[in-house]
Amino acid sequence: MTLEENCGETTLTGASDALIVVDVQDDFCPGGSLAVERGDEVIPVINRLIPSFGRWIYTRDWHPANHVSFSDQPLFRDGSWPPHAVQGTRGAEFCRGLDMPMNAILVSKGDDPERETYSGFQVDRLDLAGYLYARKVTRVFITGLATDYCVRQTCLDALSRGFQVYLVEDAVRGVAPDSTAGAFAELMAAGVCRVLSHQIEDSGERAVAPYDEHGNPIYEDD
Ligand code: VGL
Ligand code: ZN
Repeated sequence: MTLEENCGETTLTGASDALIVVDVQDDFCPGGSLAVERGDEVIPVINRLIPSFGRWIYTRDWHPANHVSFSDQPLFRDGSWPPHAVQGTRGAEFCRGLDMPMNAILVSKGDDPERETYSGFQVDRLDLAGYLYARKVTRVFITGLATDYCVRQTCLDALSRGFQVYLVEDAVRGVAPDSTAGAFAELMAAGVCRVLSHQIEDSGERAVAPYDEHGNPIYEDD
């Protein structure tokens, strides 16, 4: 069975699925300090996907000004970068126009000055995998920036923690063409399903949750 057959023509989303939006922040979009070419094109694609899910994880790069990855002469490929996504600056903001459900989970990463953190699964203060297991999430759909770095690592970490991983091809963009092509090939070989956003359909099934007086869901399994 080929990967394409395995992943199906269309994918019905439901209660056991989560949408992960990786680092859709000003510095990674055109005009930002670590701009990904056409990075802003993921925004309308992600916005269209949001209603097909009942759980959403948004990660953001959230660096201190003295972060270990920052360099005046960044080489990019070696993991040295121009300063970007510095806490409290405009470049660290989520992109204007990116929708975010009020009960989305926000995961800040890269805030330890000494340590690089490309994926929300590597954050110490939050057990993201455990959070998703507790809510019976088995599949994650990955979107955002950048395909060859934080998106790639998020896919690999999700796989290693036992999730079925869908990479939404038209909802990601990469820093460089060769490393982006390499990341796609690596991720497919590792077992990630590559889907296009129009192949994702909402079954309408949602986790059952009572609501508090503010309309926020109260999870029995917290
Ligand atoms: C990223 C390089 C450095 C990313 C973050 O979001 O892919 N890339 N920091
Ligand atoms: Zn970073």
